[in-house]
Amino acid sequence: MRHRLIAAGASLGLALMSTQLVASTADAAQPVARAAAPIIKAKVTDKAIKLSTSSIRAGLVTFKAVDKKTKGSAVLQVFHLHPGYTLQDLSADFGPAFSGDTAAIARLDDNVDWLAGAEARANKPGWFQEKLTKGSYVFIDQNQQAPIFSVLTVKGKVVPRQRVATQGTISTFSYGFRTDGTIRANGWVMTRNRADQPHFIVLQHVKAGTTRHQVVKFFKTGGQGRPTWALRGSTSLGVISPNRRAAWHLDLPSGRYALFCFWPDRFSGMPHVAMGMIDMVNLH
Ligand SMILES: [Cu+2]
Repeated sequence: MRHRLIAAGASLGLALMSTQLVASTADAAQPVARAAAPIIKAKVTDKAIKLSTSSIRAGLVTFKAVDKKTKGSAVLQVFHLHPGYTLQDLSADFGPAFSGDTAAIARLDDNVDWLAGAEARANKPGWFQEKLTKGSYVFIDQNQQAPIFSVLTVKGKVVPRQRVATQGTISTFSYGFRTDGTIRANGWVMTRNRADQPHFIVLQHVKAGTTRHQVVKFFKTGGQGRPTWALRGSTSLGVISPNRRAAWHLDLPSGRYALFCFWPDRFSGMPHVAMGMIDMVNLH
């Protein structure tokens, strides 16, 4: 930074630099209202993911996932691939990773920035908001096979924008969750991944009084069939990489919920839920 300032001073003249300093001090004294994050609509059909724009300036972006498929829900997922790792590599690694191939899991964990997502059902859009920096971002529907994807180009420096108001947080750890504050069944919640592996979150409505022990037992015995404690109402946040955060909107019946993560573990190859990544939360 110091080097850059010196170089700027030499090329532009010190007088100009000092005017800029005065100007930025004046700006700091009068905080300007931040603009709301722009909304990008992602319409998922049987054949394509249609984004309402193909490029945007860096900063907070709100995504609205809309399900227009003929059947099933859409789970929109956003990610950024590291240089040298392609969509073909990702497609090739996905199946083996979910079958417990730890080398494939490690490649998915290390070569992809997972930027969450949201589930959308017919007439029930999924909403999430996060900060995107310069780069190319790929959108897929977890419930459909490749080659259905779309790309968003994010340009320039991050523009400060107003963050959506959230209530409560759901943090992910290896291997568990922590919930803080009151989480609204119909409202925005913040998620932070505080682990060293990617995670995702499934929220499943359960009968009042269901214990974590009952849910753990179900998955330990193979997780087959419909558990007696399950109720209608569920949603999920897409996969999110370590140290990232995203806000997501819940629109569910109030009540008790189980939290799970099915991301495969890079050490054991098992889905995290099988390693005890299960917790309970009440949505108000
Ligand atoms: Cu996980």
